[in-house]
Amino acid sequence: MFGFLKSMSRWGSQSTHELSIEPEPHRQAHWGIARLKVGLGSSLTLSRAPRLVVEGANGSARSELALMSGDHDVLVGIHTHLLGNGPQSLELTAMDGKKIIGRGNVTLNVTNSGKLADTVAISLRQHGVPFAFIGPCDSSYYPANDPKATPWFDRPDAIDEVNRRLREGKISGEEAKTLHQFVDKGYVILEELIDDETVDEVNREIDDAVAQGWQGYQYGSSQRLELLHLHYPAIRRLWLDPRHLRVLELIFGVPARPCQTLTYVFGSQQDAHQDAVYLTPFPAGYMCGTWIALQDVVPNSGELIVYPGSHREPRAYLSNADCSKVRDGNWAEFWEKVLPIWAAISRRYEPVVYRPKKGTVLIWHENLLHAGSARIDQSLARRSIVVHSFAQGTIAYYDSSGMVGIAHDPSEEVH
Ligand SMILES: O=C(O)CCC(=O)C(=O)O
Ligand SMILES: [Fe+2]
Repeated sequence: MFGFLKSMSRWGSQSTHELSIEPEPHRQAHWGIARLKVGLGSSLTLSRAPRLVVEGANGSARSELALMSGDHDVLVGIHTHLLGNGPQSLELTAMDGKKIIGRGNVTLNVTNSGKLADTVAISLRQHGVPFAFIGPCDSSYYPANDPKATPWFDRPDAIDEVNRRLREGKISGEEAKTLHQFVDKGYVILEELIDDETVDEVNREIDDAVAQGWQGYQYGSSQRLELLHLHYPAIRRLWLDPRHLRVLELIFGVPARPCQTLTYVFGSQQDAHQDAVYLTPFPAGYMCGTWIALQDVVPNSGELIVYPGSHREPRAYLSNADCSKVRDGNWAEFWEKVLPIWAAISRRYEPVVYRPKKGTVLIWHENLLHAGSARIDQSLARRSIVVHSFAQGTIAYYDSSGMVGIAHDPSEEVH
């Protein structure tokens, strides 16, 4: 009773604001980082040292976040690996000194499945990674050099590990060859992995997208067509095709979760870059690009270029490049600070021009330097689809923009 009166006198005269809490993007299940849009209302306007306390129901996960006086809405990131799986209720409390000025709660259905998720949870705990944070996702939250979280293929003994697996009969000779290539060069080529019939069907859908002017596409330009798999069934099947996803699972050691599709009708002519700053996993290494040739690629068409071995270079995250997040599509600072890092790496490696046969698949390590070469003959098409995939159990985000990563669990596909 006394406690009740005491708490009444503490906040009784004060009207406690109900915080609005909206998880975004809307997901059936949350994994990796869950993002909450928290509406603070106008209650903070007069506060001097406002804070937001975020707590898991069992009390084990808790963060106290500084708010700015005058904030009305904040984006709160939650490291869901620090909660258990299943429905998890969170309490959010806005405070000014000892005074509670707003409260709210939300239940998240958490699924961080598989053995990698357990490794991630341990790493976050051991390194004191905050349970919650305000604002963009950033590589600086995560322990860059936790040896326990480093993927097997990025460890110094990776080749020995492949040989051991082969000796013990855990992988076939063919799989060992694939893994050797990936570890050594940072990419692997799977000759004519996808049959012609599948590719032809995909090409017919691309013809349709081109005819429709998908995303304002101008025929002959280097523009990519994004997310065609959301609209076209054969492209969706290719996106989730077990023939390439199985290779990713062999590499990751856990199932892969494809993120998006980028379709090119002509060469991209992109400058040399590494994808890890655009599609960023923790632990580093658990993202791959998959490049599927939709035709025989011919010289002078703006071929893909890869720089074997460059995947062992340090990653060009924004915090390493002293670059702020890309906002409102303004890439000026990013180009100015990050592109020269990649240009410098490209000068130290021997480029390989890639001219695959139709249906051949190249899978690259997230940190492999690659580029789209100049389209010397502008009339030549170079059809390809790129899928980027994260490993199941990781944290996925986009270091360049600070947004939460999106990826799809193929086992949830409704047939
Ligand atoms: O296909 C290309 O030319 C480059 C594609 C690329 O860099 C990517 O999708 O990550
Ligand atoms: Fe790329």
